[in-house]
Amino acid sequence: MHPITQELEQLQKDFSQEAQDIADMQAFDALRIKYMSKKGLVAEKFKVMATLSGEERPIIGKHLNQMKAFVQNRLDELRTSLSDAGEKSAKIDLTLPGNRPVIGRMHPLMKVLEEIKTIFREMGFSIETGPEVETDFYNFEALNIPADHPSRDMQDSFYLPGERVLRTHTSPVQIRTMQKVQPPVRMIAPGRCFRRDTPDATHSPMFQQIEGLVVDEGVSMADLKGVLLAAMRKLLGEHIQIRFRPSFFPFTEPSAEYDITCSSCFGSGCRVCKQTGWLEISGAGMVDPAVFGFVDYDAEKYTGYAFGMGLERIAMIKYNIDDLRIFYENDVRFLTQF
Ligand code: 2NM
Repeated sequence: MHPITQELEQLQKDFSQEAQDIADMQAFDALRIKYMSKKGLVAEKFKVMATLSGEERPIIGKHLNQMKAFVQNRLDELRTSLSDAGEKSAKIDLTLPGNRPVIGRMHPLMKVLEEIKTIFREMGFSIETGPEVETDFYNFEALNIPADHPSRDMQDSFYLPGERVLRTHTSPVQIRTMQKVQPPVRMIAPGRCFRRDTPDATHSPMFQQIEGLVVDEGVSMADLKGVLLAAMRKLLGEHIQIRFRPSFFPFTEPSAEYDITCSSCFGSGCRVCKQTGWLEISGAGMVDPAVFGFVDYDAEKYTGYAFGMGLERIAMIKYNIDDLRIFYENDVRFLTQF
């Protein structure tokens, strides 16, 4: 056997080995030139032809051609696979805008709540919270709500086993805070409240309230009105006026309900305010000395005011929404507008 036969086998082996490691066009070109260029390793082997006898020629010639075809085929394969990969990466259009990840956002009620918290924080109020499941003492008794008061009725409250009740207002937080600290107290208590109401445009069995309490020496109803006016103006606009109407709550004396200028008509009268020019907000008043008795505050030394406001009600006014239920439906077409 002519020694070239073995040389050709070795060359094919070497080439195959090298071809395995080719990962990009640059390396491919280097390999192609090394083997298949005019002065490459393949052409080099063909030089043997000049030295061959007439018998050897056709046999060795055939081997040489097979070897060359082998190298060429493998190179063609490699080129195709490399350019395929190239096309795939070329298909990624880097100028396309990315896929924006869907992320959560603040619920409109929470946006309004954050604003309200900031407004009161800036006026020196602390923000207090407490349990949603309460005892009769904190939800009713300490607030001077007698046993036969209508708000204790089974129809108004959610009672739980073991003498517990879902708080019907956040006032129990005021009681708990007064038990903890001595005056001066300047606090708000935001949170969920629960009442047995049939849902409609303005009622929900779960709603959110912010109540405020200030206790110190010499605190008056004028302070109450001034703080409420300042808060409402910051929240809804400097045009807001506030008015008090006499009312009654077991836990305040005197008590008032307060209204603000209708933000739809600026007070001239419209459908939203039923032509009155005013929107009813909630109640307020001077803390009844009986309440101070339940938390061992000296009612001779201290006076205090308290107020409430409904978070949904404020948000409805601020964003011109006529049905509170939409806050709790979690329709993203609604929620993404804020
Ligand atoms: C209101 C209206 C009027 C109120 C009273 C008290 C407490 F604990 F100090 F007695 N907390 N909150 C109060 C007074 C709440 O919401 C409509």
